Amino acid sequence: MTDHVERRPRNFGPGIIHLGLGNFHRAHMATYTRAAIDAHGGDWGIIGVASRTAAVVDAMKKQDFCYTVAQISPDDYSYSVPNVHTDALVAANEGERLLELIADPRIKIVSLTVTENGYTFDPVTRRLNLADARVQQDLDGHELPVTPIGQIALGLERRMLAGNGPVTILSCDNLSHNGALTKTLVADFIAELPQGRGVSLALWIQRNVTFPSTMVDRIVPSTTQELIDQVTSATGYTDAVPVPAEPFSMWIIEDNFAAGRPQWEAGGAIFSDEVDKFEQLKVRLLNGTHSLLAYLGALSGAATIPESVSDPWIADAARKVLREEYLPSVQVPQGVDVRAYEAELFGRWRNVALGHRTSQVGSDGSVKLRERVPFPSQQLRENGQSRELLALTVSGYLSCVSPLPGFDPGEHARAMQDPLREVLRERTAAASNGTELAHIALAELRFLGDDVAEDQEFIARVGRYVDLLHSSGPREALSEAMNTTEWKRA
Ligand code: CS2
Repeated sequence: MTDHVERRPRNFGPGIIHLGLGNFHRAHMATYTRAAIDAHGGDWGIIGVASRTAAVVDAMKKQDFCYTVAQISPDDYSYSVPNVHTDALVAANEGERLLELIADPRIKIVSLTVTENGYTFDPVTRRLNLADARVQQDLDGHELPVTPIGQIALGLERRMLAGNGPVTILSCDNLSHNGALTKTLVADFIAELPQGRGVSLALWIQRNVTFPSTMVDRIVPSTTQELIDQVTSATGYTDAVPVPAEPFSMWIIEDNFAAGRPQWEAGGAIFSDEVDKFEQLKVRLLNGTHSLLAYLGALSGAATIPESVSDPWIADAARKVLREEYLPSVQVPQGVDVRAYEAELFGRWRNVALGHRTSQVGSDGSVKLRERVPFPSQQLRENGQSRELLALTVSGYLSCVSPLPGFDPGEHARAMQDPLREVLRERTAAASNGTELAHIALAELRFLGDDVAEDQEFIARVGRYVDLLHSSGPREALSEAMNTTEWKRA
């Protein structure tokens, strides 16, 4: 890169293999890891693994693993090149090598950012989804594993057989108790292996593998051609895979590593016993409110989160859902000032230059909302408190992803991807109103779990808001949801 973008040399070997070579990992963990190596040395280079698509891997190889992180705030762009990856591969093409690498004694940490959807778990039971064809294929063992959980379990088996010692599995996805969940899913997979093959492996894992929980936070949109052009003109280098990211970044980690770790503190990471509380705070206040901004925004024609939050009606609803419907179920970690946290969130959402798309945040809602809505809703219900904006969020999701026949939710909603989209559409095709749609999605398909499936009052409100969103639009729906309880803006 040019002289104003430092390209630090890479004089270290690999110690981490990372599943999920997406933008988030490349702007988050990669920068912390580079800071740790710069400050303390160590062979903590990262081997990045993309699951199926070769584009990022090919480009990174071509660029000798150098790519640019463009840190974007409304008034400033700054650029850095982590240059921390030592290799990259595509799991679908090099499955054998992936298993070998998980077993490689140089590797001390296997980390993951494979999104909520990549864990192949049943969101209702939070156990491995044995009905998933890919999970079954991995268990059959005729081909190399394709699911991250299968890859980790079978890689660990190789490691055990090779006598290559302890290793840490580090989940960096927005799932509550992400370490414990990953551990359960790996154990579920191993328990299903034929002919008692998993018995000694389960024991070995118990003694040699840890699964710390983490809370990760940085808003990292997708790369656009505009960013590629911007980086080229600013740095003088053509980078095919730069990553845009906001200035804010946070990483809270449980300090439970089986085979050592980089000194990520050098990049600002915090090791804490309160990871679960930080995770709750973030998954509900940031991610939960984000979902409302995405669905109501998309239905109002907003392409981006900043556009959505600039609508005073939506901003007001976001503040209310955050304070009155998410916050009551959060145990605030020590030292966190919630009002300052909220103010910072609104600042981050208003980052116009970042252009975070409503369709990106709204994607995979069937898996994300399961993490965000049911627990707070249940708690409010038990305390006799209003859940109107949680219901509105869910109805926004249904209206975007599986609307009633004849309703066009608009281009931003149509661009949302969702693993449940086809099933939802098929099952709700005959629904003639919001009540029926909500009943099929929540009580029959039970996509938000058992508590919500039995919660007639909540389902009725979701149905009502689907009807309002379809017939009168977001403004009317927001107005009704905001007026059901008194709201003090101060
Ligand atoms: C967002 C997150 O897509 C989403 O659901 O809420 O990706 C969010 O931007 C990050 O978790 C921020 O750390």
